[in-house]
Order: sequence, then C-alpha cells, then structure tokens
Amino acid sequence: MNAPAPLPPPANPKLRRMANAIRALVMDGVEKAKSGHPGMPMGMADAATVLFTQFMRFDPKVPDWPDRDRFILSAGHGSMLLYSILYLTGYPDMTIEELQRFRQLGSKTAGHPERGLATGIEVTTGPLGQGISNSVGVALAERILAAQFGGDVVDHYTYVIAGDGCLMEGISHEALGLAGHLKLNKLIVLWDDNSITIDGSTNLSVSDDQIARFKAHGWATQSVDGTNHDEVAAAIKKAQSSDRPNLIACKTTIAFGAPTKAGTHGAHGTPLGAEEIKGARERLGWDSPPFVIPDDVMSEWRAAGSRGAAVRTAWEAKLNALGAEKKAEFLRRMKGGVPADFDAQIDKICADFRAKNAKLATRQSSGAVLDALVPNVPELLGGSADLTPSNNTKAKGMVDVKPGDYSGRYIHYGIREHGMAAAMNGIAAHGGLIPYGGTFMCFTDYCRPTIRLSALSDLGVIYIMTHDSIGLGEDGPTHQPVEHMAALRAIPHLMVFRPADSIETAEAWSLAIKHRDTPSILALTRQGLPLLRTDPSGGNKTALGAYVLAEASGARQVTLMATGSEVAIAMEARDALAKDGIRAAVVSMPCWSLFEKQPEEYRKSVLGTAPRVGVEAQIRFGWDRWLGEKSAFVGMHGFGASAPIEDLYPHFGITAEKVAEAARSLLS
Ligand SMILES: Cc1ncc(C[n+]2csc(CCOP(=O)(O)OP(=O)(O)O)c2C)c(N)n1
Repeated sequence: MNAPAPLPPPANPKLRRMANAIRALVMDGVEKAKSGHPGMPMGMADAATVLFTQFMRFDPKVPDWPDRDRFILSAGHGSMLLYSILYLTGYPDMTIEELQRFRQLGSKTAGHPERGLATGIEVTTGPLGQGISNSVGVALAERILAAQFGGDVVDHYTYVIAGDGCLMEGISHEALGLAGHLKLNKLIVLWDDNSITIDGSTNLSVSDDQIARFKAHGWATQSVDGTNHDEVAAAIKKAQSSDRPNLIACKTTIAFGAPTKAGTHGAHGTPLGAEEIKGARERLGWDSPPFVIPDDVMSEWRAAGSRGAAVRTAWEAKLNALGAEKKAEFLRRMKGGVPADFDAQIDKICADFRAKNAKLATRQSSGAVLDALVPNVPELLGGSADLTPSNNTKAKGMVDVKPGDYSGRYIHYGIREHGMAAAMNGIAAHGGLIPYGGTFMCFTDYCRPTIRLSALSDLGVIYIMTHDSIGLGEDGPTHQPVEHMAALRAIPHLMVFRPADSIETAEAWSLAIKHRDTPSILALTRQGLPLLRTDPSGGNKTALGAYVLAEASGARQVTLMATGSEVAIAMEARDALAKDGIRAAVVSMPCWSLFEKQPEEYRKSVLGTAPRVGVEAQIRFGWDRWLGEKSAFVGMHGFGASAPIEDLYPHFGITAEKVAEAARSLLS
C-alpha cells in the first residue's frame, strides 16, 4: 500500500498541536477501553480547540457559574472529545485517571456524556438529534432570563457540535424551525460535515442540501474548512453578532490524521488499533506516550482554562450591582428552590377549590392552579404544542414569548411535541426556569424519547398531558390513550400523576414544582369530575402516591383501587355495594412510583388484605403489581372508539355497576 499523503500544513501550528493533544487522548482512551468512537473527535479537534481556546467563556474552578457559555456535544458518541477538553482545560473532576477509565463502571467518562456525572456536561447526549434540540431550549432560557434579570448578568452563547446523524433525525426539523422562528441568535451550531455515518458515506442515505435547509428555517449559515483554525475562528466571530441562529458547516475528515482509516466509516465507532495509532502519531508529529501531554501543550490548554476566571469575577461584580434582593432572587432561581410562601399558596388554592366545590375537568383544575401560581412563581415558563385552549396551560395574564422579544412567559411551541419536550429539557438544564408544556396524552408517544431523557438526566420538566382516556370522547381511538399510563409508568425516575379531582391536581402541581430533579407527567381529564377530597386534613396525600380516600364502614371486605377519573366511579360503586351491606374501601392511587417509595407498613395498611378491584380507563398492564391473587380489573382491553363519552364508558364496561359486580363476584 502507498504511504498516506502527508497532512497539509496547519493554519495555526500551535492550535494544531493543542488539537493533536485531543486526538491523542481520544485514540488512547478508546483503545484502552477497547470501545468507543475515535473518528468524530479526531475530525473536529481543530474546530473544538478554536472554540474552547478563543471563544468559550467558562471557569473550570466554578463550573456552574450561571453566566458561562454552554457547550453541547450533540454528537454524543464523540464523548471523548468533551472529556479530553474538560481534562485539558482543568476541570478538577476530570482527571487523567478518568480518561483512562473511559466507559468503565462508575467512571465519569461514560460511553455518552451524562449530565451530572462530571461538571462541564450540560446535557445528556447520545440519542442523535437530542443535543441540538436541547440547545434551542438552552439558548431560549438565556434570552428569557436576560429579559428578566438584564443583559449584564445573563449574556452567554450556546455552542453545539452536531453531526450528520443529528441533522438527519426528525427532531432536528422541529428544533431548527423553532429556533429560527424565535430568532435565537446566540445559538451557534458547528456541524461536523464529514460525510460519513456508520454504514458508510452519507451518499447512501441522504441528499439534503443542509445549508439551504437551515436557511429555509431562518438560520444564518457559513461553510468553512473545519481543520483551518483561522476560518473557524472567523466564522464563530461573525456568528456571534448575527441576528439569527447560526450554522457553521465545518468540512472535516473523520479520524483526521489516521493513516489508513481517516475518511472511512471504519473509524466511526471502533478503536483504531495499535498500528493505526502509531501511524497517526507519526503523521501528527505526536511522540508522547499514551495519556501523556507534553508540558508546553498542557500549559497552553490550562491557560485557556484559566481565561474565564477574570470574566467570572467581573460578572460577580455585575451580579452584586443588581442589589441584594434581585441578586438573592437570581441565585434562588438558578439553584432551583421554590418561593418562600409556596406551600401557603398551594393551601390557598386547595381551600378555594373546596369552597367552590365545583365539578371540574382536571385540565381545568390545572388551569386554575396555574392562574394562581404563575404570578407568584416567576420561574414557571409555560407552553403547549398548539393545544393551548385544550391543555389549559396559559394562565391568565401570561404574555407570549415572541421572536426577538423574550419578556413573555408563554411559548407557542407549534405542532412540535418532540421539539417542545427537547427544548424543555434544555430550559431545565440551563437553570433559572421551570418549563411546563402540554399536548394530548396520546402524543406522549411523539416525545417519549425525550421524556426518557428528562428522567435519565434528572431534569424537573413538567408535562401537562390532557385528554387522558376514552373520556375525551368523539376524537376517537387515535386520540384516546389506553396503554400510555403503563408505558409512562415503565420509565424509571418519572413521576406519573393521574389526579382524581381538583385537590389532587393542585397537590400534583406542588410536587412537580418542588421536585427539581425529577420530571413529572400530569395526566388530566377532558371531562368534568366531582371534588372528592372534601376533608382538608391530612396534608398532601398525593405525595403518598396512594391513600385510602374512603375507608369501609367496618372491617373491609373489598378494596376498590382507582386513579384519575375512575376514582369517582369507584366511589359510586362503594355506595352501591354499601346498599347490599358490602363494606368497600376506595384507594386513590395518583402516583404509583411515589407509593412504591412509602414504607412497607404504610403500603400494607393502604392495600389491606381484602380482595381488590383495580379501576382505570387504561389497559391492565402493570396493575397486577397491586391487585394480588383474588382480584379483578375494570378498564380497557383494547383501543377505544369514537363516540360521546356518555356512550363510551358503558360500552367499555367502565361503570360503577360493573365495578360493584366485579367486587361482588370476588366475594361470592
Ligand atoms: C437516535 C439514534 N439513532 C441511532 C444511533 C446510533 N448511532 C450512533 S452514531 C451514528 C451515526 C452518526 O453519524 P454522524 O453523526 O455522521 O457521526 P460520525 O460518523 O461523523 O461520527 C448512529 C446511527 C444513535 N446514537 N441515536
């Protein structure tokens, strides 16, 4: 085989050598782990070096400095790029030992960047398309907080590295459209335009004109040689003063420097191997042993890492200039604590519901909760994927966020459920705001991958999912969730609430807002429901996950367990059974995962030992966890149907009579 052509001389030899430090660490880390993706980081090392040494404002010593620039590695498979840079710039928790433990159990250097494992990882990436879509929320949060606290204390950029895969994913369409519409001009995306994916050349599967596409979405675009430091620097500089979000297409070669694998899909996701690494070291002029960075290069990198300290200190002076009260509020918001009188506000909302004692759909109750909370909890940032009047997500007086005007607190996400959810993850990850957003419960499927990431990365996003069962009626089975409660309950670390009345709705809101590290789903009805929790004693019972709403009068013979709209049906069944002298208790179960966390004693006392009937207008999947041997389930057994609600519940046999019948048959 012919010897590979020598590499062309670099635009900036010093920056090339710094970039080669990344390349060496990437090759060595992947090789040692015998697993990982060396290609992308080696291709983008020059552009990333320019970004981190000349533009990014960050301080490794204070990694959570609120006004830091945000960096999102949307091409999360290239995680070693980020880990190497965090090490080189001096993040104390990213040691050389961590790089040597790449992809090992318990390391900070997981296969893909995981938020919370190491400082400097802003969002969890790996599922392609998510990072770039999160970045829209991050950049939007920056603009909104700047409008609220002033451009002196909130003034940072959001930078992204995304690959071909991120741009091919459908979610990117929603994200790009939203960013372009909102004119998020401080968002700067570097596209690793290397024309390679796993299967081979991008020619195999895509002919999109990405530049034209981004332009059509209202973005500013530039194209550069991604290995030319001067071109990359000039493009970023220009992008910084753009009036639109920015794409910088960086033409690169995957596994730049590798003698035989550069430019091939063979370098995407497998270790290069000892021979290839040796050849790459020679071509790159890198003669240090594995994991060793020469002093001169290290000191350049550490100098780049220290650059931000002065900017941060200057920023602290600006924060002080806000005055004590506003400063404290800013810090409270960034830390994520609720306002001091929050519990009192919830108590008042519940007292009002009880005083009115109205029949309300839980989506209406949720709207009323928001009317009361939004003026007092300034971090709430609402929105809906074009179902605002149905989701009741826009509180009275809420002003729209508009292109170029970020003083509002309500976002019309458009018909972009997945993009909305990903933006909300970004907003939550940015800090300072609590995003909530609505759509129909059935369309949780349209944003499920992102809900999963909210949970995986501890982001307290609040999903308002209305029209939660056949109770929505005429729209029919395409819109009627039946398996969705089960599917959502299956996601770990996600609180799925299905409140039974106004009080449980307010309680669920309280919990969702207070749990800043856990996402919540509020599954809400279209149809009106009676107020069941008339007794104000006992505190927030939804926090228990399940509780006895109505005890049997005398020793329990049967326990009726229900959620949401079916709790009222269970209560009716209890009355019917009482007429026959059967003593039934009703257990409301608004949040299974919270109930699972209660002490065994408590759970036993709620569940009792009597036979059980589960009632939920969903499929049975999951219910056997609670039902026990002598039990029955009244719910859905397949898809719903298009008809008025009055016809649907009897048609599917979800009625008080059927519940009472099921209870009687257990006792006979
Ligand atoms: C949603 C999703 N689908 C599939 C994958 C698996 N995957 C990881 S990287 C990759 C190819 C990405 O190509 P590109 O963005 O061009 O990265 P490069 O080959 O340049 O490293 C695929 C399909 C994934 N991580 N996420």
